[in-house]
Amino acid sequence: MLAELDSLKATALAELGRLQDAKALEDWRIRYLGRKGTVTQALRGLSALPLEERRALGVAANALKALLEEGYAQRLQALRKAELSARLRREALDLTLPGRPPALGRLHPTTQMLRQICGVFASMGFQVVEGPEVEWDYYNFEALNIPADHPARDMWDTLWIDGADPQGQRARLLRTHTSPMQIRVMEQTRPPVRVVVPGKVYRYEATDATHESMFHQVEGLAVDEGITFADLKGTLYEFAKALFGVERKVRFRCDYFPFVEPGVEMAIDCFACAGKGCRLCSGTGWIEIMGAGMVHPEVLRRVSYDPERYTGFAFGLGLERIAMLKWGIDDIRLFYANDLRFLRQF
Ligand code: 2U9
Repeated sequence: MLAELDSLKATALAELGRLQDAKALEDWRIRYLGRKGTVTQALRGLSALPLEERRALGVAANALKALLEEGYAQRLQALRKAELSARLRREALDLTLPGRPPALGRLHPTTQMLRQICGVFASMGFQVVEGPEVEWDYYNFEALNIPADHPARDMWDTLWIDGADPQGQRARLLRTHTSPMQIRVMEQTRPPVRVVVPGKVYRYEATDATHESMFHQVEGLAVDEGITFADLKGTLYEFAKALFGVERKVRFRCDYFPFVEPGVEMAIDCFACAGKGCRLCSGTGWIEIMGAGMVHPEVLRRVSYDPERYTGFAFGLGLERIAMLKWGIDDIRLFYANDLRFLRQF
């Protein structure tokens, strides 16, 4: 009987040494130490033996039971430890791995330029207003002193909404300048008026490095009693200095627009060569940046402003042209090609 217990011990310990997971260990425990397990059964069987034998074997069987229980507890702990470290290895997070940077948005260069320009005029007391991009012939042309048969209409190649050969003031078009909004403002308010109107404008023309069929303008208008050409010069000089540097000089030369009289184009001395002549200013030393003039009396009469009492000045600039000069961009088509390599530079 003692020999049997010895061999039981040897088998049980050998098996225990080979166990690799918790399930097998539990099976082992049931097999040897469970209610019907080998060791439990052996202990029960002792009661049938004579007292002397029972004592000797009882000590040995209880010692085996204690040994196996101890072995079980150690193995269980070892397996749990191994399982935990395997799981930690499996689920390890590399906290030193750099995160994926979130894609940062930014303002489109046109929007940045628009805010900068409007900001300069707002600081001089101009209100910023916006208007519709689909306009009536009346507001885009007629009210601006450009009647249907006027040759000056050829200055704006127009995209018509209702067909190629429109008739009358209620023909619809995509505005060719933001000026129609200044008419709307004057219709609705009495002087004094000081507004800037930024927005998209449309032209029916072939695109190239300096022309797009859609671009942005910022136009401005100031009307009150006693406004003179000196106000125009002072305002636009301040604007030129704010945008292109305090050392700038400005030059005004005659130009023609049907809605102003007199009309001018304004140039600044070239900021790349300080007026000496370079590629940017085509060797002239001057760069044209905008058009302007005193509001035509006929335009004031149209909105029931008395031209004997009120005078005003107006100006208009192409926003992309200003941005191209300021940032050294050589092709207007880059603005709306949605190429991130271009856009990320601003
Ligand atoms: C009203 C009266 C007068 C706006 C003006 C210009 C001169 C001008 C061009 C610059 C480049 C257009 O973007 S561009 O192609 N504009 O030169 N604009 S005076 O005059 C107005 C506007 C509204 C009621």
